[in-house]
Amino acid sequence: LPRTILHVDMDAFYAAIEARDHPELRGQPLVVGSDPKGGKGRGIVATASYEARRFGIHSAQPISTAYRLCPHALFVRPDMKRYAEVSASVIRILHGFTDLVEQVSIDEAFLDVGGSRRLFGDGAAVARSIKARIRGELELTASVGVAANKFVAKVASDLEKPDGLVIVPPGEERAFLAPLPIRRLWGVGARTEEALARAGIRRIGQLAEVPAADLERWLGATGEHLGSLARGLDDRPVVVEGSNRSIGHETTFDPDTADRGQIEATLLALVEKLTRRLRQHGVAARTIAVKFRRADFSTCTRRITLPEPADTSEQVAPVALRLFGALFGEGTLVRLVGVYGTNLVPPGARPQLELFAPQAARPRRELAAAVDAITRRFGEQAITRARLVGKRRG
Ligand code: DCP
Ligand code: MG
Repeated sequence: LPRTILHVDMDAFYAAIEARDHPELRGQPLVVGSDPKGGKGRGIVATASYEARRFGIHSAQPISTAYRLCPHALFVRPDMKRYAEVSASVIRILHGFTDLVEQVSIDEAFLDVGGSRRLFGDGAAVARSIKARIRGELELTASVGVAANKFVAKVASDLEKPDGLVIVPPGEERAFLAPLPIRRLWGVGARTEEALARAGIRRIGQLAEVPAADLERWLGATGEHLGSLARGLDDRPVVVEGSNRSIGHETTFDPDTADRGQIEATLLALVEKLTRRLRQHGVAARTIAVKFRRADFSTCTRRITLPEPADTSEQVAPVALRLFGALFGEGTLVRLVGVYGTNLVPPGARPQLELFAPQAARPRRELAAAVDAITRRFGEQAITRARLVGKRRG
């Protein structure tokens, strides 16, 4: 039986929130970015309203370029706290339709709604209801793609932005993708695109016709993967983060950073927050996960299950640093790090002895002091988005 996957992505997310909350910004070319100084600052564009995009303004562009392209655009600073709140509201709405919600960024999520048919109808019906609720309750618009897998749903949601709804019936994935440019494939960077263009391959349909063995010879393992995507095949499931209840904290760097010392200091501060939170909730984590997002938004998570459930930074910090070390390569521009405790054990389930273990429950003083110093140094620059996954749902 084919799955029914939705990809929901908010339209011009930060800019739409600003326009909603400040009517004087509506209908105007609007640029949201750090350090805008009336457009002459040194920051980069986080996002731009669709009116501004007509001038060629887009995310990740220097603010100064945006200003040159459209001097009469309005420039505002991001209000991350506000956006995180709205993001949580969007996710809450999505949870009204299924528990199988995988949030992939601040404004997008995948849903597997195969099991929601009896209550909410088919994929198209759920997509329409979600769009209506987001419009009605949040006064914002979302674009939704409906397909039998994640990749096709993601491409579909982007196709008719803003306020789009694109439905790809099962079996039509390959035909749907065929006319689209290669760059729409996940993992195709400028270099691969160029290499393929030199071979005369510009559309996904052309790539789909290249035998898998040839692609592998050309592009290695990526080639084979791209070939499957081009044929509309993608069997990755919708994964619910912390399906098993988790507590986590993450920090987005602004700007992105490749400074290992800064990232590790941030990670330690997050560990400190996480463990404090675990203790507040009277739980310990059996599993520690570190999440890592690069500047290009590629994201990976590493987790490890500990021999003993942990709730102190003394226990968690070395583990988090080790997991991070496995993900980080020198020179990698990092956008976000996060640390999660999952597999939470309620206090009652903990062995009685451990509660009275002399050292385990008390973080060492020097470490706490070091972390405090680090927080003072880096806490201001970093935008922190704290969340408690799975506890506030519904
Ligand atoms: N964002 C950012 N820096 C980037 C890309 C995005 O800070 N390089 C932020 C601002 C966006 C939000 O993330 O509002 C969501 O990213 P999207 O890529 O979904 O962009 P938008 O929602 O702004 O526009 P679209 O309508 O194209 O989805
Ligand atoms: Mg978006």
